Amino acid sequence: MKILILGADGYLGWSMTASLAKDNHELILVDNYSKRKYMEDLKRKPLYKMPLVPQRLKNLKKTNKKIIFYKTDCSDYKKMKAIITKHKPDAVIHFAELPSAPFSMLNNKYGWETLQNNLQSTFNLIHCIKDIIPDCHIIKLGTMGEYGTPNIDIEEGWLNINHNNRKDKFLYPRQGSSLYHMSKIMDTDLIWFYVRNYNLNVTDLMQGPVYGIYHDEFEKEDILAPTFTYDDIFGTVLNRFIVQAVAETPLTVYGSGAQIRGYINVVDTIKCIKLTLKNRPQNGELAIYNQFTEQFSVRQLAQLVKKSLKAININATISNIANPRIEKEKHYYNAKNSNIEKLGLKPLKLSPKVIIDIAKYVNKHKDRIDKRIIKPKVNW
Ligand code: USQ
Repeated sequence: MKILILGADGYLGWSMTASLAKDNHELILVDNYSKRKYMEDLKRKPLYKMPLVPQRLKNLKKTNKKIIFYKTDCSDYKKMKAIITKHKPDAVIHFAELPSAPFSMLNNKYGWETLQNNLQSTFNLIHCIKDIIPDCHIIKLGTMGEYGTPNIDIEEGWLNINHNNRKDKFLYPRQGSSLYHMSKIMDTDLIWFYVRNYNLNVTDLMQGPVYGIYHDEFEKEDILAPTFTYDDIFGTVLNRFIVQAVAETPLTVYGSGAQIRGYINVVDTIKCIKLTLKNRPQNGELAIYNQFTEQFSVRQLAQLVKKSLKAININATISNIANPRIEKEKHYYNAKNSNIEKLGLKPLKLSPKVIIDIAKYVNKHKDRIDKRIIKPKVNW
């Protein structure tokens, strides 16, 4: 297939790129390096500083020559239109969004930039697809956080309502807990508007917090490893806990740690997206999948990390610190996720071995861990 990947430099974007390159697809990559720039501005840094895309492409092109990269901002409509008109991809995978809740809540500037960038990149993409190649399959990364923590079961995207003896199906009610999550909710509304009015076909993946490092033969070459963040703004919780354990600093459980989310290994993220690439929805259909494999409370994750890493002589300690976020700690949580398993996903479950493997990877770069960027500094 000819696949356009927006946000190809990121944690998920690069893992996806490496995997699809190996499968010999023709790839058009787009990124404007904005996350690198924001991290530098905020004095945060990843565990491993990846070379820029063109340098890494030299290695990928040893096995697949059909890859091209554009250093382009997806919020620039004219440039997006030119790329889509020139290449006319069969599918687009859209990762080109600012992904962090704390970043979006840091101040007015970053709040607005999150809303603007995320909505504008989605709007430009979907508008181009409608005008130029309406049959193209858009795969968009959403988030489980769009649903919030309601006191009823979380369905996959839609809710059947029976009201005054009449029935209809609506998008499941959404309640974001940060401006980042609100931007994703607005994306979904925008996409649904275009799908129902213009017969586009879109897959929206409601993903939970991701952990791990993408493993395949490419990963043996360090130059091809994706970015891995562990700081208070851009790192996700399980990756942070593992880095904290390796760095011998306490695991930062926010509040009581009773908050529950649905988690997924990055290896499964890639498998899920590949499954949805093979299962294009009908025109006029918005297919929504809840993309996580297991539910845990934050406290359970911390205990699992502590217990697992004892086997490699890492003695982690757990510290409950004041929750810097406005979020419910004690709540009901039961989210459905059977749609992706129906497509054939065999989940890679979280186990001591999975945690130890990630810790070994982190340990290779232990001297680069900066303890000053671990404690949370953004409150809302
Ligand atoms: N948490 C801790 N300690 C930490 C960091 C986080 O207890 O050191 C807690 C948070 O309070 C929260 C949970 O862990 O209850 C998850 O936090 P997170 O930072 O891993 O995830 P979140 O901010 O929700 O966002 C991440 C990604 C985002 C993705 C989202 C999926 O950054 O791109 O959309 O996970 S979800 O959480 O389902 O919305």
